[in-house]
Amino acid sequence: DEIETIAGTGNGLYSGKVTLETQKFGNQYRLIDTTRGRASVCDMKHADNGGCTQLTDADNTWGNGKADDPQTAAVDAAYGAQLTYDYYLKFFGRKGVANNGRGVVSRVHVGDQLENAFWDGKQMNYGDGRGNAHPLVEIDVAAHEMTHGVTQFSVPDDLTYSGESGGLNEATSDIFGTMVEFWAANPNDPGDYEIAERLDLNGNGTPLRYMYNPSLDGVSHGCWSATTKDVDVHYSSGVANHFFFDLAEGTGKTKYGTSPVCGNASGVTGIGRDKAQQIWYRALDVYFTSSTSYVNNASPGNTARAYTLSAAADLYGKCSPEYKAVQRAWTAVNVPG
Ligand code: ASN
Ligand code: ZN
Ligand code: CA
Repeated sequence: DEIETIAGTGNGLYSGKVTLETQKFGNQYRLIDTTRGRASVCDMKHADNGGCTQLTDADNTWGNGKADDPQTAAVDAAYGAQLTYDYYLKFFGRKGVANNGRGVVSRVHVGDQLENAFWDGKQMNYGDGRGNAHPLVEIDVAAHEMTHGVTQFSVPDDLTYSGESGGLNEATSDIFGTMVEFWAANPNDPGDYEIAERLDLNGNGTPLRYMYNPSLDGVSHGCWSATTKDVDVHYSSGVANHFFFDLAEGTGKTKYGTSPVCGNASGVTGIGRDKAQQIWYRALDVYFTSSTSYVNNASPGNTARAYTLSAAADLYGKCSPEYKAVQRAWTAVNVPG
């Protein structure tokens, strides 16, 4: 049969009505996006492992906007992967997670009531959450997971997923997850500096994490301390998430939340998301090593502060306001210079 690429329509759970690139095989359509390196979505049908079934559809209209239709989570997953692919290409010239033009597979309906989504080293995986009725396919989560792939292929031997380097790995995913969410400008899920705010993972309406004031979750570190290296990577990420917020939006009261300064540091005026994301991406792609951390006594230059300053110097110059804002923003989260 002849194979053609064609635009379909999806009705997502969080994303609403969206356009998806699909492929037609005979008289059926598949969620394979040839315009983005054959990125595809398949259905694990609540198994943890084993085969993943290609989703098919007869009329190229996918999902009903509710979790009871198995196609619905696939729509959000396809949309999140498409946004993230386009974001990295548009802002950084990066062609897919491995920068080789290939799209990735997104597996939906992974496990039974799995309250997690994860990058497994090769592909994306999404659980369906409580009662298999709350798939974890929000835009910032999809972009967070895909960014774990970007980090894996950008930093030689990956950013080690423990201690402070693990916190930087997690923060990189929260930072770009959030930048994708802003850039998507989806009216059903507009940009903010909260993570997974639509999923209600805590069951009380609160988001999973807060970039403007990470300690609002009760466990994350928003200010660096000597114990930051000892907490889970999803909590030590707070220091870099807070840094990035301050760099982009500034400290104090902002339209996205109030960001406190740590200790007796001075306030920071934000340089905006466009410049802040360029600085973080260049630091990640050009400078970070597997052991980059917040404070590194063994190798004092191998820090996120030093590398984001190198990136800011490359992009804007060493005496630039952007360079100085990077210095101030790290100091404002108690990371020493
Ligand atoms: N959802 C989690 C994450 O991407 C999975 C994990 O613990 N790695 O961070
Ligand atoms: Zn993560
Ligand atoms: Ca968000």
